[in-house]
Amino acid sequence: MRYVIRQSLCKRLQVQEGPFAELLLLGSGSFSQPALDRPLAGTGAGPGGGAAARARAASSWAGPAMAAEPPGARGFYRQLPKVELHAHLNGSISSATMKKLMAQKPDLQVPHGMTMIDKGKRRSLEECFHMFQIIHQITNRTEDILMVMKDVVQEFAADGVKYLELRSTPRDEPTTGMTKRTYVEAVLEGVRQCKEDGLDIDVRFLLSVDRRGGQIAAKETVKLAEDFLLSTDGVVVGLDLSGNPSAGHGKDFLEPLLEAKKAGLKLALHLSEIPNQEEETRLLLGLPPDRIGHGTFLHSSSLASGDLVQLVRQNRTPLELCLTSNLKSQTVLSSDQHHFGFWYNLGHPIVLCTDDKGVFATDLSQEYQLLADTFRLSKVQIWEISYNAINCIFASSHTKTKLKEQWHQLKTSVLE
Ligand code: 6MZ
Repeated sequence: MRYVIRQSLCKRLQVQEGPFAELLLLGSGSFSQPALDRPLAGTGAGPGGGAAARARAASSWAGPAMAAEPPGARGFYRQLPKVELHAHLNGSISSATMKKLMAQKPDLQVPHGMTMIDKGKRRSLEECFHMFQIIHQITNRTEDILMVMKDVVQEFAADGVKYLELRSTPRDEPTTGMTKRTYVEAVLEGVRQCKEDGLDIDVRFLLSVDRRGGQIAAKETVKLAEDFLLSTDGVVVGLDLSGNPSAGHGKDFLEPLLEAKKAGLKLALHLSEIPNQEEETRLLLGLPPDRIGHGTFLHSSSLASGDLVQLVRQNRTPLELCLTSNLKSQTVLSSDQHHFGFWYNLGHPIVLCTDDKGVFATDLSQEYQLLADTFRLSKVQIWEISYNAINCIFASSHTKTKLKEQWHQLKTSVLE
């Protein structure tokens, strides 16, 4: 039985050889996890410098620099009220939830290292996308999605997140009968139950279009998003374009994205997460998007891309920035080289986010702490970054006002 699952997993993941095939020795009893938990994966889509530079950076990186930390510093980041706007549901599954899921699926013996990158470890971006495919095998029923949703929301709330926009790719799973529609319904049921439980967090949802699915799937997702936009009283707020940036081309998504925009859905688009995507980025910036995911290579030194920075600045399109994600997936070599510095110095709107808190083993408080330690930001500067993020949410101006009031009420006690 386990062998059959292994075979079908390999087939679905299209893994024939290499470290992932090795990792998919499900149920063999002789599984050796460290193949992927090496400190460096040499195939990452890192910026210039090639494998040697990546090797230098990776070997010198031992996780977030949190050296001379004053007592209580950690408490400050946790108490800080926070807004999270870039979190993929299946990438946000904690190891505790993963354990619960695995307990229900004893035939799927997926080791920890295949769903989470531990502290100080890195992978290539390609490897991260293989990890998501493995996670999708584990969350293939609507009851999994409901449980994951509730746990993820609770964890964000416990971390001091007051407003959360989660995003996820609706999936059909013929083996369990889950459809894209029941997938979204399970997500929304999770939101409803968390609200009923009285959690101190406002949760909204974006439907994700996976680049790998192509235009037809994108159109289907837009249609679904339009339906839920009308029926969920403000919970569904927008659409996300994500997935492996090497898959497909942005031009294939222009039409469905434009349609979504016309229907009133907000657009959060992953743009220039890897180098040399100027043409596609220019095209998608024309929509224009309401927020940009990562934008890691928007400001890269090539003269040709100078106009991209200008476009983003003119529209004051907020950037969703995810430090640990970019470091662990090796699109950024060290935290001090992170493009946060570039955009922050321009006074451009940015929002600090986790991306995939489960896969990258982080939380939003840690991201703020890493940011403050790397760029030597004061508590007041950190407070302002968190407060200004409210302006970038997709919910109504009424919600913005309410959140700002909440921040004002907490300010003195958190900063003192
Ligand atoms: C682009 C990413 C991503 O949708 O199944 N995803 N897309 N760049 C990233 N940077 C690391 N991290 C996650 O969550 C997992 C899916 O989110 C997207 C990928 O499409 C991934 O399959 P959901 O909840």
